[in-house]
Amino acid sequence: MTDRVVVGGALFDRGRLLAARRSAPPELAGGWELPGGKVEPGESPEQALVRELREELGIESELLERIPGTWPLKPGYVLQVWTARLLAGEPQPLEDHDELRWLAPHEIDSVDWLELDRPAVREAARRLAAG
Ligand code: 9L3
Ligand code: MG
Repeated sequence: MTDRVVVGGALFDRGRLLAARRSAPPELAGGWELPGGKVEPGESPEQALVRELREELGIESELLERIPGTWPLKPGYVLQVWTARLLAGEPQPLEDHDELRWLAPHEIDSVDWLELDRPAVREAARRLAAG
């Protein structure tokens, strides 16, 4: 069976990366992640990510590039990540998060990222720092 894809967005704006603190489920609550969610049937991963960022944060975004890699989540699910640029709106924790923080490159390690997101966050931070 093919794994279900979960998409995450490394959202950039003015040289900073957006980190989002999960409020659910209990085993992930309090951990910081790249916002996103499951690709729905009939959607491309890119469409799903733009939709998830709109639903979770209330913003419009433009995807920039895929960060190479596919990371196993819970059984049956894998994570894929894109960098993205904020086009419109100011992110709000509308769904599944209780706090958002914009991090400059030197602040990337100041939040407790979910273990699973760390490799992608590291790559995103490298791209951010490179401008
Ligand atoms: N997940 C992990 N890291 C991420 C995202 C967006 C999601 N950056 C995990 C948490 C859940 C599953 O993937 O177990 C589905 O995510 P969501 O639909 O609850 O956001
Ligand atoms: Mg989500």
